[in-house]
Amino acid sequence: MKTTWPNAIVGLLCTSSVLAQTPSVAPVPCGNDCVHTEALKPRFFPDLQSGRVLAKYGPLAVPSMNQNHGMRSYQLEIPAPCDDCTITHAVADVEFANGAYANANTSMWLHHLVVANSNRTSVTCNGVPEFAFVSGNERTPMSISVGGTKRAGYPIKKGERFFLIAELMNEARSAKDVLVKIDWEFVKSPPADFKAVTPVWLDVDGPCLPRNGEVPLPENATVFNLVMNPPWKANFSGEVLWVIPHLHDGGDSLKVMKNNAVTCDSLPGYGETPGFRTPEVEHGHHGRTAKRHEEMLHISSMTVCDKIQRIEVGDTWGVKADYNLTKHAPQGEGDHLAPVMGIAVLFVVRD
Ligand SMILES: *[C@@H]1O[C@H](CO)[C@@H](O)[C@H](O)[C@H]1NC(C)=O
Ligand SMILES: *[C@@H]1O[C@H](CO)[C@@H](O)[C@H](O)[C@H]1NC(C)=O
Ligand SMILES: *[C@@H]1O[C@H](CO)[C@@H](O)[C@H](O)[C@H]1NC(C)=O
Ligand SMILES: *[C@@H]1O[C@H](CO)[C@@H](O)[C@H](O)[C@H]1NC(C)=O
Ligand SMILES: *[C@@H]1O[C@H](CO)[C@@H](O)[C@H](O)[C@H]1NC(C)=O
Ligand SMILES: [Cu+2]
Repeated sequence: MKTTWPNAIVGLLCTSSVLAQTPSVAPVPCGNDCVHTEALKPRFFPDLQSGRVLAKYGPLAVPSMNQNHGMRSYQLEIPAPCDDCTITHAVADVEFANGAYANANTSMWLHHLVVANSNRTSVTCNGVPEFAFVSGNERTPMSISVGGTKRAGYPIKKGERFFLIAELMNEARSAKDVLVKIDWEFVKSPPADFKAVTPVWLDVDGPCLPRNGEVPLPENATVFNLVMNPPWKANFSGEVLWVIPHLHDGGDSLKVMKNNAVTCDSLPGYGETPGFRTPEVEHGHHGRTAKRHEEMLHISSMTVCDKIQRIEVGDTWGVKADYNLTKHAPQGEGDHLAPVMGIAVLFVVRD
């Protein structure tokens, strides 16, 4: 069963309509030649055996925009950031192999990234590994310990195997070499009162990601919402410590729904720094949105909810993604609009 996980991950990625156009790539080991780590000074739990490493994975060769819209996915087996430890904070980033800034304004997107723990199964989908970390281009931190205020983290046991699945998008006319970076912070041999979190993956594509999380837009619509249906029915109880919400450009709000009521309303910030702004292009895609003559603004942050309710057995939990393409320009892909996402990953301390 366990040995099929890497195949399951590849299968997972290759079911996407977008990725189906790319040749499927078997996961390759990312050993000493492809992971470079630098020790940083930990910020949280200085009284414990805390550590922090900046890991750079790659270089990954991203084809030019002429090939599959510059989109390419990578699956790398990576070493665990630490052994017998618990991850208290993580944040992703990308840079060009020469160290230069990589973001929308320099034509290089961190489209998606997940780190799969192949030894664990998702609690919301039996056929999918547990994702220990997730990031979109907005690079929301996974602050499980809530900035060191909660004695909790994502537990890593010695011998567990991790896969980095990254999708990068190059809008330049030439191929580029890119490094994916994750700043991992952890506590080694955490004390007994340290709590382990379980990630709970809620997704408008459904928890098993049949379309790799990427959902086509409803025909002709400019204002619409996407809902996780059916929602997840909780079979354990616990406290939600942190949420990573994710939308694509065009998104107006990502709502986490508990028993059909909004329990977290995460709002995207657009173009808050120059990296998330690109020059004006003609984007009256399919006549759906008016042509504008202004800078394009891309999602640069998602607000994080800190007043999430508890999970009780029997609750239903889901997500609702509100899109308004008049308010926020969506992403094009060739001559059509790119599929969109609506995801929230809850990090839960089980009772
Ligand atoms: C994780 O799974 C691998 C097989 O993929 C197995 O060899 C290893 O023993 C497992 N480790 C743990 C800690 O369960
Ligand atoms: C979408 O718009 C096209 C062109 O106006 C029209 O032919 C089509 O029926 C519309 N589809 C829906 C689902 O409204
Ligand atoms: C909850 O359901 C999942 C999926 O059916 C199952 O794998 C898991 O063991 C269940 N957990 C509990 C605590 O019952
Ligand atoms: C891109 O944005 C970054 C960070 O906001 C900025 O430092 C850089 O100068 C920008 N580069 C270009 C080419 O606009
Ligand atoms: C969509 O955005 C437009 C432009 O900001 C606004 O006028 C309209 O009220 C919005 N629609 C909804 C349903 O929020
Ligand atoms: Cu996405």
